[in-house]
Amino acid sequence: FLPDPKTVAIVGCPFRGGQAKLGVDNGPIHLVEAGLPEQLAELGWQVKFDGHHQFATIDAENDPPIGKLKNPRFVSRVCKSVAEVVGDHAKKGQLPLTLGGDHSLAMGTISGTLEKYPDACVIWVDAHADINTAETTDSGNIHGMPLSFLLGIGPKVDEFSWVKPVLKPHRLVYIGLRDVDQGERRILKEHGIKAFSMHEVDKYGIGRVVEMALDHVNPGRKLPIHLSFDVDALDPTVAPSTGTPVRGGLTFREGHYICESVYETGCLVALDIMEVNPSLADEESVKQTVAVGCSLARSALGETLL
Ligand code: B3U
Ligand code: MN
Ligand code: MN
Repeated sequence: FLPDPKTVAIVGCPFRGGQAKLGVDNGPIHLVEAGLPEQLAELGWQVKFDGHHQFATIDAENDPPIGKLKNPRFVSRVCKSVAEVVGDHAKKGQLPLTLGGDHSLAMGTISGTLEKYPDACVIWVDAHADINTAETTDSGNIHGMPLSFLLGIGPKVDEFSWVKPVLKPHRLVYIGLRDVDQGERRILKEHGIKAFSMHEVDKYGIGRVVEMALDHVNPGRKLPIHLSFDVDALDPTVAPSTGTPVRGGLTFREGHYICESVYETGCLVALDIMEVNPSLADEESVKQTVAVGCSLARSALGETLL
């Protein structure tokens, strides 16, 4: 799908409005300072990076909740501008690599991808399903909700009317789930959304899980792929510096295997690395998590294949 020379456009998104913890907005800065742009150039990619995305902040007092949703205007506005930036890169034949920031940003990144590739499928790697609606959310944190907006599930929220419900349930597949809310479970069942939880990873092994996931969303490997990777899909021993760690996650190799396999299809058109929070845990853990974020990105862009 990408013209030669292959170009990756890094979209750094220092944003944390989709959840409550401080620090996740520093994720992208750390990933870039750890040398990610240079590492990708080393793999043979043309790398475009014009600095981190700038947002006009909206103060909490000017952004009261809409229903249960917290910081709705701020999240909406930022995601809308991310959608435009990601869409523009994709339209130029570049592969947008979005660095978060919290996972509400995927409302923007996936909107941008589908603008250029309407039949793209989404592989969502996460401990969480991030598919709560304005109705089902307990926390009101929008990083737990981006997929419901993209799928057009749940009550309409005017503030988010720009998010077109362009994603079809059969074009979405999960890997790594292990903390799914009651309401989310109902949604997955009702809409027939395919999910490979940690139970399936244990049962079948990561090799078969990835194959089954790809067969489900991308039979014949002909469709463009958007890979949205929340680092909390990894076990907290592998990626400790993240806002909502859940034990029993993917090993280092399982996470990288997913990225390598997606690269091998030749169908990857967009990648998100989300929820790296350098303010959580000790210095060594932060270093480790940032390094894992970089190596996941490298694997998805072609590292380690002989
Ligand atoms: N499902 C819960 C928890 C959660 C979702 N995503 C993260 N945490 N990172 C919620 O808040 O919607
Ligand atoms: Mn997530
Ligand atoms: Mn998560």
